[in-house]
Amino acid sequence: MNTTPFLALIFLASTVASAAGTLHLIQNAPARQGISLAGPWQTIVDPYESGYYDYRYQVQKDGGFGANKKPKTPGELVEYNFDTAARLQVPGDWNTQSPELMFYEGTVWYKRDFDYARKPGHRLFVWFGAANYQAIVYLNGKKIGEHVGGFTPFQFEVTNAVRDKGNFLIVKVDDQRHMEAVPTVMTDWWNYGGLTRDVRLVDVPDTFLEDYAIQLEKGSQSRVAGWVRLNGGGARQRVTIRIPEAGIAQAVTTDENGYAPVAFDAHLGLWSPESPKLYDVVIEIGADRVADRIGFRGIQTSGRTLLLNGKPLHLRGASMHAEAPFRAGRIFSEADARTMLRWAKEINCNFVRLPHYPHDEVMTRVADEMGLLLWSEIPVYWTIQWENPVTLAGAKTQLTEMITRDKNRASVILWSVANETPRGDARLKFIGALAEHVRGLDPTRLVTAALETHYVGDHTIAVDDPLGKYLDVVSCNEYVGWYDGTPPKIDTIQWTTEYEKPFVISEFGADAQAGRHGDVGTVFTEEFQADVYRRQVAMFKRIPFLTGTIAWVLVDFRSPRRPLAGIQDFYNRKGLFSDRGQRKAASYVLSEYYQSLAADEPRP
Ligand code: GCB
Repeated sequence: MNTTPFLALIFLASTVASAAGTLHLIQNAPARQGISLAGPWQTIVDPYESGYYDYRYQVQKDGGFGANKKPKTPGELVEYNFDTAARLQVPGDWNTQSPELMFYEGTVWYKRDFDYARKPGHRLFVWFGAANYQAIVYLNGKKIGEHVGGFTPFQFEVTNAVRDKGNFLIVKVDDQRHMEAVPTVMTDWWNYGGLTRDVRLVDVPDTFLEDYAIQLEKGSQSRVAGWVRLNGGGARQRVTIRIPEAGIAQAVTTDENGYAPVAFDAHLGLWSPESPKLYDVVIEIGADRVADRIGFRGIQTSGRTLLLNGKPLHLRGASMHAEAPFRAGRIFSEADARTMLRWAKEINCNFVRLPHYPHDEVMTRVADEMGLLLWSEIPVYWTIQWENPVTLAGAKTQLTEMITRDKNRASVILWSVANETPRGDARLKFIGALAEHVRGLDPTRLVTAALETHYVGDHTIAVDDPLGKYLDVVSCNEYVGWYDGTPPKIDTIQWTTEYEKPFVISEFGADAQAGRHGDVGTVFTEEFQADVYRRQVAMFKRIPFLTGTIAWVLVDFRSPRRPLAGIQDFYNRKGLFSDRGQRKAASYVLSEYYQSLAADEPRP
């Protein structure tokens, strides 16, 4: 692991973001004009980064592999050639595309040729859904930018760098883990590397609608509030926001910075899991027009109660990694998102936690459509460098990028700023700052973090982590019956809380290999897992202040920390479904519990 250049790079990325103040990210990029660069890319695996550093470990002055050098004479030595190199599909992680790359962590260079006839009066951006973890991007041999953070979108303007024919885009993607990064070196999920999400050329008019927030005003069910922001020369402009189905057409005029607040009364059908109503929303300025589908709902707390559209809400949840069902690898397709969310619905969930990093935008959009509430998170996971300002800046940048992208999704109700972090002053300051940061970016949603259990006495778990003060919803992961004692222990547990806030059990569970049977006392069997679930459900019923539960986890997922041969085989087996979609016995226990909760719910 090399740290110095990496540190310099994240520092650069974070200062750029904060100096600019505003994150310039094209909202709803997949819906804009342009083309997808999905498909096979030429790739060079570069474990020693010799395409970036010379033999003295200095950054290569000629751009290294980013220059795509070709020998001009038969005698000229060039030791790489994209044209003869192996192909990898984009979007897609590299690990699951080639057996040699399954455990690989390091640099892979990607190259893609394209033609694009840019229209006069138009600008062109290259947009990446995500590249894990660090990307350095070159167009036609020149570096155009870099990005750090494996799960959020980024873009670079290429208006003046692109030519009608014969462009080559090269990306150095590096997924090495680093102590100071977010996440840090230790995680319980696969470190899938590569251009894991779509890459697009986004074609917009000179002055275009860069970003917008259109949601219900906090606390209101009939007033829409938000803003629009233009990018480009002709600042003061008239922008029209239409919701044709509701007969709404509102015009606003942008200020000299291209910004205009939006606020109007609207009697809209409210979005909820039972009725996931989405409206076509069309925003127009001069030559630009962006269409979105947006749901309108309110989320609030009152004491220990969560309120969705003013009505008490109990979260019937499961977590899922962004890992594709049936085949391994990162999710990037709508079909995969639908399969996963359908499984969540099959066990009567109304809520899905998307741990431990921002998932693909397609997941939040499909959840909007299917009516599943969401928890979205950044990878402040386990042990981050709490005292390192670069680490804090990196975490804030990831929050900014996630919230910028998903702020119009009705499904997202909770932003999570951390998972299972050890108590301490530096951590409190760090995560407290993240909570503040979220509120500055999005005052309409709620802030949470998954905390660890803390016992007072042998059988009482106290929800008293000081971090709770910074949160709107206090959540806690617990593995009583698995990492914490044997299943009968669950029957002895009491819970107390010092917080007058909604309380959610954000993880519980046990491993089981699908099809492995035995008695309830044998770990890794479906019977053991189902027994843990039965006892957990009984315990939940004894917690009067419980606002929701989130099973860990919906589907088995890959983890390098799970080597047990014949059972785990590098999978975390806590899924209620196997990675092949087989339902395990515990899924029926949970499904029945969730069904009974749903039956007791007030009808919308
Ligand atoms: C946890 C973590 C989650 C792990 C899970 C487990 O507490 O939050 O990322 O995968 O436990 O299975 O151990």
